[in-house]
Amino acid sequence: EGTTPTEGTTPPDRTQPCPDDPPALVGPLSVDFSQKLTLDEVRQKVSSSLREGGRYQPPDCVSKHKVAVVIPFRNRHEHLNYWLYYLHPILMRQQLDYGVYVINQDGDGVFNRAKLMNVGYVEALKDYDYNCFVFSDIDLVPMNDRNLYRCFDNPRHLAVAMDKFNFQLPYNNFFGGVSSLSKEQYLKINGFPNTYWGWGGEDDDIFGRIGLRGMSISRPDLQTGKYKMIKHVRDLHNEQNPANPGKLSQIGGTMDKDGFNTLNYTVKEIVKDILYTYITVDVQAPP
Ligand code: UD2
Ligand code: MN
Repeated sequence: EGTTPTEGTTPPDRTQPCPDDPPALVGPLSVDFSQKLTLDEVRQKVSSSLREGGRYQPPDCVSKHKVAVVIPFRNRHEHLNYWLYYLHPILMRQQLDYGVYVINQDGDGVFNRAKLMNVGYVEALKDYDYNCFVFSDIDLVPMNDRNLYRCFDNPRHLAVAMDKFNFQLPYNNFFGGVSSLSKEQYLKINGFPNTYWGWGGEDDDIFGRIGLRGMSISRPDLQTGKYKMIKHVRDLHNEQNPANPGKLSQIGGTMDKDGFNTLNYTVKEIVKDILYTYITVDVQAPP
């Protein structure tokens, strides 16, 4: 073909599909949690191309990845600021059509990570026709932007190489931290369990559900899948629950009775910030 001398002045084409490999990715990133950030600073630095609710669409192509990023949350505002500061630019470079949903557990009853993620799935779909869901801890930042926050042929485990585990998988069936499931994959396993109160076990339950439904786990390699976790102590009201591990052997019987089809909760408030949609929810924690 000939040259295109007017390239610089061509208006963006919003009808072409985005390429499979996003051209602006840079690979390894430096991530640092030593300098505190306020929400206002984050807004100034990363929000200029966002829409209300933490929504973004690539300006010059149509993304087939309509991704709701769902974050289970309570009382981790310092972590949230770092997460937003690092993740928004990455998700933009990945050319995702995305929205960020922070699902805030109301009150100070026992925390329930997996149930909050179910709430995020349902509430995000009320906003937009998402076809992919990334579930992420608030304290995990990827160290490589080639770790794609999109969905694959099988459920994906993204946080394979965390600093706190020496950049290795802690065990083969590990599914904690950050994962992605398409709408179909999520429904195939009846979503996540609602009955894991307190710390531990819910990620292993989800891993078990996926296997029982005949799917396998997709993962990036250990270089691409590096993460930094913001150091923290175990939160109040999220004590390790000794009842949780014993539930794992039961999932063959429980997965169809505990999940998306039995989810109940009450939304207390929805706040749309430029950086995120913040949904406060009563998950009916036991007294
Ligand atoms: C590990 C797993 C996590 C989950 C958990 C067991 C990693 C990096 N992650 O996390 O995926 O399986 O074990 O339940 O190994 N949260 C709040 N406020 C709270 C409590 C929790 O916002 O008061 C949220 C927040 O998004 C946090 C996540 O829940 O990142 C997991 O809790 P954690 O960070 O205390 O647990 P951790 O790091 O052992
Ligand atoms: Mn953590």
